Amino acid sequence: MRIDILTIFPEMFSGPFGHSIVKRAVDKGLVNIHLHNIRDYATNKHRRVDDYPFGGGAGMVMMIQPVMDCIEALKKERNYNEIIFMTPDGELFDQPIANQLSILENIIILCGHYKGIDERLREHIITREISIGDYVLSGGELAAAVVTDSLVRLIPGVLGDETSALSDSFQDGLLSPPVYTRPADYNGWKVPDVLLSGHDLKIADWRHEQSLLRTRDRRPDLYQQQKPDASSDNNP
Ligand code: 6GU
Repeated sequence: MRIDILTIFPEMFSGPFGHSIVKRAVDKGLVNIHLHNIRDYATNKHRRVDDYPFGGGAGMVMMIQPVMDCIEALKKERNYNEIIFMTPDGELFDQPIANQLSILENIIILCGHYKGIDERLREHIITREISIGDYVLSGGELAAAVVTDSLVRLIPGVLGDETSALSDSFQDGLLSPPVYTRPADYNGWKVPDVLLSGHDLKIADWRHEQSLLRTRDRRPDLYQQQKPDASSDNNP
C-alpha cells in the first residue's frame, strides 16, 4: 500500500510515523508513506497556499492551485483508489472504514487547514471525506495520522500472530476483554483464577463473556448492533 499525504506541516508526522508499528511497517517495506508539502507547489511569489474567502468573513481558505498541482503530479505517476480529505464535516471514521481502506493500493490524504479548502476541490477531485470524531482539531494532520495508523496495522504482515488485528476492540463489534500480566497477586490484587487455570476453552469463554459485558456496560450502542447469540436461540 502507498499513502501520499498532502499537508502544510509535514514535520507533524515525524512523531507518529517514526515509532512503533508504523515505523516497523515502513522499514519492512509493507507500506510506503510519502509526505508532500503543499507549499512547494504554490506558484505565486510568496508561496501562499491560502487566501481570503469570497463574500467576506473570518478565516482563510486553502487555494485550489497548489493542492491541484500536487495531486495532478501524483496522478501522472499512478492511479489512486481514493483521494481523501480530512475534515470535521466528513463521514465518521470507524473500524469498517479502516478495513475498507486498508486493502487499497494507492490513496491520497489531504489535510485541511484554516477555515477550509475551496469547495471546488471537494466537488471535483476529492472522492471521500473523513472525520475522526465530533470535535474540532486545528488541522487535518493529527486526524490523518490517526487514520494512517489504523490502516497500517491492518496490512498483512505488519502485526505478528500474537498481536493480530483480528483480536482488536471493534474488529468483531465488541470491546476487548481485560488483560493481566505477572504478578498473579499484587499486594492482594488478584488475577481472575480462570486465566491461571490453563484451560483454553474456559479462558476463551470467559474472555468472550467479558467482551460482551464490557460492551453492554460501556457501549450500549455497539451492544445493540450485536447479532443474537446462536446459543440463546432456543432459550425461552
Ligand atoms: Cl479530519 N479535521 C479537523 N480539523 N478536525 C477534526 C477532524 C478532522 N476530525 C475530527 N475533528
